[in-house]
Amino acid sequence: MLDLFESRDEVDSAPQPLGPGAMVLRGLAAPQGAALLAAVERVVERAPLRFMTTPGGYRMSVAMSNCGAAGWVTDRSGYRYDAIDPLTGHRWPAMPSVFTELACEAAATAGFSDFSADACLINRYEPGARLSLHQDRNERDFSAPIVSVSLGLPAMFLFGGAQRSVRPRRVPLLHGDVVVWGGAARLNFHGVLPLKEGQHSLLGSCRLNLTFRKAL
Ligand code: MD3
Ligand code: FE
Repeated sequence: MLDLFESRDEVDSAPQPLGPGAMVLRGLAAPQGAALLAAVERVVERAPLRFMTTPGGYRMSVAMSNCGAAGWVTDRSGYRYDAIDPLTGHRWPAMPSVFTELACEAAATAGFSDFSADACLINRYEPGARLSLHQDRNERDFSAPIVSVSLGLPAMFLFGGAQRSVRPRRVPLLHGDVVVWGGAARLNFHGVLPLKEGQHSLLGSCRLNLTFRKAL
């Protein structure tokens, strides 16, 4: 018997297609929520979250950091991956094993066997923070998928098409949801609407998104 009032922590995490090349694994990361948050806290002690500047000179509303062999950065000179954190002058912290294992398991479940992420971008959204429609194209090899993990407050994700002109679909992403973007969806435009106010039991008034990539 299907319980219509089933709680959010017992959702079906079997992969569901969001569109060609995009698979959502609802709640897959929820059981590791506290361990993932503790690992983020250890990373950002050494590579603090910061508001980066776009090539056009705007301060991003999402605070960012990275771990792994390469980190995504933006400044007045452009977007790129760099092995060195420009804020500290040191290498980014190593990727915690709880990250590596979750990303690998999610990719395999979505049909990408032996995904090994060398970059993890940590995005922190506070109420009002948003990401305008863009493509992720700073990675060298577009045949590898991107795995994203949402934690904390819910966000409305915008999933567009291969051209900016395709009107995006709105997809709510909740605490613990994991999405694997590969194949036909890898270069789709996407963004995040301004985060709404709220309180999450583990993260308070914020949302974290971890994106795992093979950048090098
Ligand atoms: C669809 N982050 O960091 S993750 C980003 O929620 C980024 O913080 C968003 O977009 C966030 O670049 C969304 C989901 C995502 C990541 C990469 C994609 C969706 C994607 C690449 C292609 C298509
Ligand atoms: Fe993106």
